[in-house]
Amino acid sequence: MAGEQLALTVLMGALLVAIVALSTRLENWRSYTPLAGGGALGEESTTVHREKPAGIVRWLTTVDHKDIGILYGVYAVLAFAVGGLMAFLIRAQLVVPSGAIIENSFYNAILTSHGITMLFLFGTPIIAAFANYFVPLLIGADDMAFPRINAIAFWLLPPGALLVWGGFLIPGIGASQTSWTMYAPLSIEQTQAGADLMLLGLHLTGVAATMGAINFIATIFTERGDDVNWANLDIFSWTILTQSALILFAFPLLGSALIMLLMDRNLATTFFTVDGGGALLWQHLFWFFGHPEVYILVLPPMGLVSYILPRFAGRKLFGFKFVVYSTLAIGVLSFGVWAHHMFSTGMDVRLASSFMAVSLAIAIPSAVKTFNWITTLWNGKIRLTAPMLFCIGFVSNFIIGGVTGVFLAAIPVDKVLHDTYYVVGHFHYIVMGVIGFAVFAGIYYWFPIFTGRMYQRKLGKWHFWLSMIGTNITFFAMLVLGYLGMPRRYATYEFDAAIAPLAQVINFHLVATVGATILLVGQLIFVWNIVQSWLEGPHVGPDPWNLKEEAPELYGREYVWHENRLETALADGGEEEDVATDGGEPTDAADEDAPDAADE
Ligand code: HEM
Ligand SMILES: [Cu+2]
Repeated sequence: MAGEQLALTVLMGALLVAIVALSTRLENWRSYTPLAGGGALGEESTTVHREKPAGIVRWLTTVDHKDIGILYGVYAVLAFAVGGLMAFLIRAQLVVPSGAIIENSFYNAILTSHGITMLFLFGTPIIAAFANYFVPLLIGADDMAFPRINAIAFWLLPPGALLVWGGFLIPGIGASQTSWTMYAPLSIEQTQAGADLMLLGLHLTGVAATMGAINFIATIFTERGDDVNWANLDIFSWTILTQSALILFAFPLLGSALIMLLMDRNLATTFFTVDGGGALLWQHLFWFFGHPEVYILVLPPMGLVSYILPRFAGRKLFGFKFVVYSTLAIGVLSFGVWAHHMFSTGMDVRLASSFMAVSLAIAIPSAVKTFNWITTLWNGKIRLTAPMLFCIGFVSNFIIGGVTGVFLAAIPVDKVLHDTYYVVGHFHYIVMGVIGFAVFAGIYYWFPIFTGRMYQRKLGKWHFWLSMIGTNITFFAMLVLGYLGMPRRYATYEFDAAIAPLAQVINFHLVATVGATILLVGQLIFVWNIVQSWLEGPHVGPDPWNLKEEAPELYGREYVWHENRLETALADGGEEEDVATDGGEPTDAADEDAPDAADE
């Protein structure tokens, strides 16, 4: 026994030494000096093959913020696909009351994994994808403040995902069935090892998010170009800054709570099991993280829309300052409302009322934003491109998602609707209809920059309409189901006719499933469009959205950067003109690839 352990320790030690040795070698080999080195940045130039390794090695060793942004993006879209298929299984299961296709325990596992996947493996990373790629470009920085920490933060995610899905991937250990909220005592009593793996995986993604947040804060504070000050910092970077601050307070707390839960499960501690509030303690800790988490997820999408929508309305964002202030206000208030998730736990009504008041107060800055978006559209010269359609869909879904949320924040309403499908409908209007839509708007808007090509516009519009119709059918049906009294998190259902006629409940489940199918078809079109256009779409010119003519004052910094890149045909880096003019040779060397684009 002791010998075995000794051998294992030695083995681990050797492994560590090997990794350290390897990484120091990689470091020299891949020395990263973005601008100081001058012209050695072109992808096609001969120098590049010495500086930047090709193929898979490049992606494994990159510390370039744009590459890392793309890695985050690919990772998040894959997670979205996995989470989406799980959602579809859930929907398919519920078309008949006794459950159509899967066992109850498997349903619980899928439900748990769907929520965790969507929030932690898709939501946070897809925002990091945009932020990594574009924040440095938008603020005129060479790269993130700590490029290597940036890479490490990303590379914690794949093992995190494997751990989260470990219960499914490793046969026989049993997947977590705790739902994403991991409420005690259920989450302590469950014996599946998959639950432990999931907690560890979550912990890892939290560490990654925190490292990323520190990096964004440092970058935005210290790496801005000379002409970028707080007053003209773009709205997207403002939301990333606020979001990073929220992450800094919320995720370490989740990490601590997860460790406590793991210890309760494995080391017989009693944080969440003792009488006198153990399980409640979990809820307080969890929701003190969990509510800010929803703003961590929604603020940057709001920033994306505030950034993109004006560009297709042909006028500046109305009330820029107030959009910034409302972002900050939401950020601060979001830490004061966690107990609105706990109205039904029997808390003192005076205490509950104060939480209700703060929750309702958040509606004010949210409404400020909504009115600013609508006012920006007013009398604008609106161009209904795919990103713009998704922005408009975002605003419309946000109104429904927001208003249904205000209802839930009111104690008497929540007492009726708590843990029904109404809640599921409400937050899906936000997570799918708002966060999802802003993400699509961002992907389409910046597609020309990160691929150098244009997507198929017609398919983009199909994607929008199928998503818009699918989202509203699916999640409106869920709101109705909630009113009918359908509880959430059930794999099967039965109804007392005195509560609601079963036939009606079945019908609305069917409607929701039809809606989800429409959504699914839309997403398949999206994936096809992105992959096909990335590989063979037409090259774009310097101003793919014709902003110089339509809204010259809104020609963003990232497009100035893009234009420079095309002019000098530097495929990478090269934020500043002097890099290109420096030695001149990248331009020559890269001529073959010099875009057929420039002609458009
Ligand atoms: C693509 C369309 C989607 C469909 C059709 C869908 C469907 C569902 C369904 C039916 C449930 C089960 C609710 C219950 O029984 O309580 C659920 C739960 C959940 N979904 Fe989705 N979903 C979708 C997208 C998303 C997205 C984009 C996110 C987040 C970014 C998300 C996050 C969640 C969460 C957090 C839960 C809660 C799980 C729990 O209660 O433990 N979903 N979803
Ligand atoms: Cu909340």
